[in-house]
Amino acid sequence: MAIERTLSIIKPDAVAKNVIGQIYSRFEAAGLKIVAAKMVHLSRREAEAFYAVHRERPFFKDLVDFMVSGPVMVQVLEGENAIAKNRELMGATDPKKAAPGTIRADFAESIDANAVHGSDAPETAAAEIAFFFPGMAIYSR
Ligand code: DGI
Repeated sequence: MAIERTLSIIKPDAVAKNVIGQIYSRFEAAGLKIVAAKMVHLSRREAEAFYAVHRERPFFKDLVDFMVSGPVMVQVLEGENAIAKNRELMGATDPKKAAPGTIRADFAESIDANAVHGSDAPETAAAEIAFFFPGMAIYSR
């Protein structure tokens, strides 16, 4: 199985709930290593750029409003099958549909405030990692 990297965001709702450590524990227990991390409060322009693929969707403004509502914790996760593994840990986009024991089932309130983001494919992972950590050292170990 290939070693991959994926971009993870702990969104403002989960940061406000003080569960960064609990979410990090789940990454570690699943064998995903945190190889870069920072806390940032996104500007509207940054949030719009990050979610540009959703620009035409009816929920775009709500999504951007939410993502700029407080600081987020952004990390690069590395490990075997990291992209799919992180998506499994996250659970479905709508927490009401997320499997028991997933991050969204346990920590998310709604489809708008759904606790975490994770890249969905190798191409988006590469682009999203470059968006948040351009030319920055990533500590593979
Ligand atoms: O990769 P995901 O975060 O699971 O989902 P996505 O890439 O399809 O959508 C990105 C975010 O946009 C998602 O985490 C929450 C929001 N979103 C997606 N679909 C809907 C939505 N928000 C609302 N209100 N309604 C939707 O149908």
